[in-house]
Amino acid sequence: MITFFTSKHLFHAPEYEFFRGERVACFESPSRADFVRTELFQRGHDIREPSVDSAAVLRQVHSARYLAFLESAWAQWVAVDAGNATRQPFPSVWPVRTLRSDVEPQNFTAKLGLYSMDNGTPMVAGTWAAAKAGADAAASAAVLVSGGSNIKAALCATRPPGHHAGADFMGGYCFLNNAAVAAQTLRNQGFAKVAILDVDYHHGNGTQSIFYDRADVLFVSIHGDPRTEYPFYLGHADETGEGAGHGFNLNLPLPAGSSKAVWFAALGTACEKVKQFDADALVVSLGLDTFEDDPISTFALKSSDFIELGAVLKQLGLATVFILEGGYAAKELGVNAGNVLAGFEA
Ligand code: SP5
Ligand code: ZN
Repeated sequence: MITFFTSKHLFHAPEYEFFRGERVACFESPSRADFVRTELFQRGHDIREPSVDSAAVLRQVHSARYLAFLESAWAQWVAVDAGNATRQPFPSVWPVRTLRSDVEPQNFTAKLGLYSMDNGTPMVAGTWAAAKAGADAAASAAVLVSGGSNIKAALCATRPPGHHAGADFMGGYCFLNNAAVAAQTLRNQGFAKVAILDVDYHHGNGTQSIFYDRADVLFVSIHGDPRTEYPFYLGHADETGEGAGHGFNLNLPLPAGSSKAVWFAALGTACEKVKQFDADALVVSLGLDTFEDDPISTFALKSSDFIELGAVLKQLGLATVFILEGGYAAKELGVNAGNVLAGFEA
């Protein structure tokens, strides 16, 4: 399979995040993408650099003021204090209920809180460049599978991930919503109906919210029940879309610790919804944190089960863009991603 990869992902390499108030090494590490690239190259997949500029489509899925902030955030942080060049910024205040989010404050940390859903998404000098390169890969993959050739599927082996990023906020290690970029690019290329199937362990709250009022993009997600699992505040079964989008959102939350059988039953339900929608193209938010040894998740899929996932997705018979999302058992990430492709291409 044609796989988009860029070493620009290395520009995003924060040192630490917080766990129980203490600094711990980032789960979302540069080695993740490198393990995937190495394994897919060894298996003979066609590794390519992104070739499409996502700037225009980014403006269709993110707000102008969020993009302006993200692109200049590091310069703003260092302008506060030159010593910040070696410090990671974190938000400490957020505009929750009753507070205003329409007025952008001048204080940097207040701006960071305005544009963040958590304090778990560290940023460094190269974050924008890495995230933008990932969005370029998503746009490139969507254009590729839209072309007149017989190429019907592509994978983005990129990071940081994207599905927690909403129209105007970052969160959950995500800055730019790569799956939304791919789906909107497929729409722009002429596919009338695009389905997004999010199989990451965590609910894709950003993707859901971007398309929540639209009937042209279906969002379906299988994930840990948000009553106990991140992102906690979205992903419940009663979220079915609003306005024109009513009926075009399906959440399939599963209890923490769910078995392979329960997970694949939900995958069957998800695929039925995609078929009923009569999608013209598919974006898969390919989180591999459903793996049994994932350090922050509780589902039970084995490496061999990812072959079955690929085979089920192939049955949909659609032009498909795979976007790497989460998955924190870094050493196994290459094999698990490769197994999805093996099942899909068998
Ligand atoms: C893209 C993606 O998968 N984002 C996930 C973001 C999860 N953020 C919360 C991490 C909490 C880590 N908890 C560690 C529990 C260890 N037992
Ligand atoms: Zn995840």
